[in-house]
Amino acid sequence: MTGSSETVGKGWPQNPLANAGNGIVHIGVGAFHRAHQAVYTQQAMLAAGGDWRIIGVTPRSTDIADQLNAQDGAFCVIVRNPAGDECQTIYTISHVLAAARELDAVLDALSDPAIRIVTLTVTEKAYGIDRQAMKVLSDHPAIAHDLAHPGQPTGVIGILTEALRRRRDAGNAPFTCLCCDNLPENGAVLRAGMVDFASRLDADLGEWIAQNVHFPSSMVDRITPASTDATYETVRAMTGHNDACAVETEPFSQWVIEDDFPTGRPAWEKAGVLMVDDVRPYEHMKLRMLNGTHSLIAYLGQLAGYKYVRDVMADEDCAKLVHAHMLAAAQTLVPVAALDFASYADDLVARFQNPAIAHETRQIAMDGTEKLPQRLLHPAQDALKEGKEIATYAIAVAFWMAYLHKLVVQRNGNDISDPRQAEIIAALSGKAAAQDIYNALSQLPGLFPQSLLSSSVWMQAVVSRLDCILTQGALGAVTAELG
Ligand code: CS2
Repeated sequence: MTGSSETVGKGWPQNPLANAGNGIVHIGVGAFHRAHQAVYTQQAMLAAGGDWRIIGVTPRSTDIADQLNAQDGAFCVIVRNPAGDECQTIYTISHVLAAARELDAVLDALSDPAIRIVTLTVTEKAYGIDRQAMKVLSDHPAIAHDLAHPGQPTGVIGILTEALRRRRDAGNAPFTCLCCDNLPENGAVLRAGMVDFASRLDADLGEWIAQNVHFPSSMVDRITPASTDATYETVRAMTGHNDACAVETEPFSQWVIEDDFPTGRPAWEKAGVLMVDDVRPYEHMKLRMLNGTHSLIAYLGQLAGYKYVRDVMADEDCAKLVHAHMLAAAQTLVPVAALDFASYADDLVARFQNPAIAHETRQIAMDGTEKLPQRLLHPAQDALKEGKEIATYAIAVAFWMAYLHKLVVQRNGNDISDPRQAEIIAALSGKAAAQDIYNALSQLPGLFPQSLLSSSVWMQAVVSRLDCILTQGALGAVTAELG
């Protein structure tokens, strides 16, 4: 599939999947889906066939739906190797529906028995699930709306529930739901949210979903920065064509899925997907070692003026801290024969250093309140409980706090991109001392685990580092940390 002769857009000649039918609806057709699941599914179909083309659904935006449809769903994936770029054309998406303007078509697609799997990449915050209570959040805008108007849903859980209700009423089998967002036990979380939401509308439907719908968990991994003009220019230079839907990504890619698809699935294993009984060891490793470290890098980078992940990694002291955190995160993982955490850490360092990948720290810094628990707070809690090193967790959390404080001081918090932005601004207003900032942010309801809140060791560890960041700057704090 590598080459420069393929065209993107109407009339392109050789779509190798043109005769295959649709079997998957994917919700959230962002860059990550295009660089990951769409690629694996194409490889699986090329290797083993099957009617597994994807109908994309965008929950809110209409632009990407229009752009992909104008290209018959085809787009280019630029793989940024340090040694040079590669271009691959992906044809898995047959067409895209925008839920905001064509809800009926979305519900029709989801109710079609030919659709056997629904995959999702909608970001952590879109679900509206309280992951501690394992119930939907009644005050989440989409959940509140969809509970009041279940026939006209706007959110992911509402849309899936209405589609499953239609399938049940028509006597059809449900689809399997495959969550591909960076959440621990993402299948179990989605299942709990769906069953709770449906039960509030119709106890029998809740029970039917609990009994009949399968929610395998999965771990997804491929660093995919937001597309920029450089992405589109690279495609133009390599193919001679304009591609408004092109994405760029790294060479590495991983997908580990619990093999629980009673309604069938593509031969993903032929595309290199690891089909397993239990995804948790992989998921913990990835969320804690990769994503946790990513968040540390993001807040440190934002404070130190480093635009890209690779800039943080090019700073020798920062890179040392990053590696130390990966190893500290590994300390909280249950050893598994198939996984070598030390070499995973070495590979991560190389991936983060990739000079060809321009991954903005600003992008990763978004939605901290959604990301911190699984990436930093729960592992910190485990480390504390087991008497292991907590220093790098403490500095990572202190970077997050200093970053939010800086945004509040500089622009009244307008640049904070987080679903809890208003609460963060209110909590931080008028706060300047490290202890006050710590108190304000750690007491955001439901965010920090109780065992961290009640630990003076943890509090001291964070407050002393936050103080150091506020007085000596982020890089000064890194130097102090390395001693
Ligand atoms: C990143 C992830 O934006 C973020 O929060 O940590 O999107 C990360 O790039 C992916 O999980 C890599 O697979």
